[in-house]
Amino acid sequence: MACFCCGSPKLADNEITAVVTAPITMAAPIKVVITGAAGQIAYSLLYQIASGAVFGPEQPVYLHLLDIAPMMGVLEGVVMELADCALPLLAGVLPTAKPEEAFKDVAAAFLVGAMPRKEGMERKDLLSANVRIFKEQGQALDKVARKDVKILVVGNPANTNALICSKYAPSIPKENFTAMTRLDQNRAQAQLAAKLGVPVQDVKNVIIWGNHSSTQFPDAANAVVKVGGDWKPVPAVVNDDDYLKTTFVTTVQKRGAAVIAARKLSSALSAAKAAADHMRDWFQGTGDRWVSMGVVSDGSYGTPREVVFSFPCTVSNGKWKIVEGLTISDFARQMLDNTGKELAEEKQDAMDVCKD
Ligand code: NAX
Repeated sequence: MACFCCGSPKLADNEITAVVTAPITMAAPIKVVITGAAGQIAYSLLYQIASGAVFGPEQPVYLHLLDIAPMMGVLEGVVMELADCALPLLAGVLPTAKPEEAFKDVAAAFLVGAMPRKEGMERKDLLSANVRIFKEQGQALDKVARKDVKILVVGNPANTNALICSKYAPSIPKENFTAMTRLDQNRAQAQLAAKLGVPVQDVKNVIIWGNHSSTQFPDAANAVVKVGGDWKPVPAVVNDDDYLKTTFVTTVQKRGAAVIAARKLSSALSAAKAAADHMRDWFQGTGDRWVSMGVVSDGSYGTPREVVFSFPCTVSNGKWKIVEGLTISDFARQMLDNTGKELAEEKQDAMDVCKD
């Protein structure tokens, strides 16, 4: 039987088509994969994608949901719930445990699935387990995804996983591989807005530099805030350099740990919102706002080349560009060097794992 929305000739047994309601005047559906689809971030993310918040209200989506074989039962429940949402833009759903099935012809990939850190596990063990997953997924993307697929890695260690994924998918441009630091950016923006007592949208251009880890550098030096209708520099309005270099930085760096301490689970709602923000801006553009994205470094701002480093970026026509010409203070230099060093070390560890 052919899918009556996208015209795809043959459906696998596990494909679901019952939720097709997109009017025929709409664009053809794009295929979007979410890995770790039975996990907690995906649970918040799927609705945002399927409701049009990411690819726009005119763009139907066909969701490919990848998880590991033992999670197929849970995933079945997620598929039922997606159907029960009766979303007009949801053209179909394919739950699967096979990467090559999941990545086939996808235009966008949210790589969320990863092995969680277990008690007693060293950071290196976690890196080793996850790097192997992203090597395998890179190979599968290389084989079957669209060559213009836009890939967002959320699963940790996100920056290094994105690098490894790109390395094993040589037929896809490395600009198409990004890692998520948008949650850190959103956290930083919310902290500044609260400090200044303004709505969150009245703060922009705060930057997250480097790794999505505790060495990240949340930087307000170029951020601006709307005061009385005019955009003014955040450092001048806050007028507290010490706060911006200490409490602000550490609060953002440790926010993930604070959520775990309170919730006994890691950030999921906010992580899913950030993943949706990242992909929406990559597809639809950033306008006059800067966004932080982990991208393969070209050495900008004296950072190590060929690591996935978070930079301030703007996006237009689906292409990101690093914001150029910013002044780097001595304090910022130290912070950039520190997080860059960690990424270079992570890369080395990951390469060693991949050799095995
Ligand atoms: P969950 O443990 O709830 O879900 C992860 C899912 O991934 C599980 O269903 C698991 O079965 C699946 N999975 C494991 N191996 C897989 C594989 N090889 N292929 C497909 N699926 C696989 O974790 P969740 O809270 O959803 O977090 C997912 C990842 O996001 C974790 O690595 C987490 O550390 C990371 N995070 C990254 C953030 C960022 O800002 N970059 C912030 C939030 C989050 O901590």
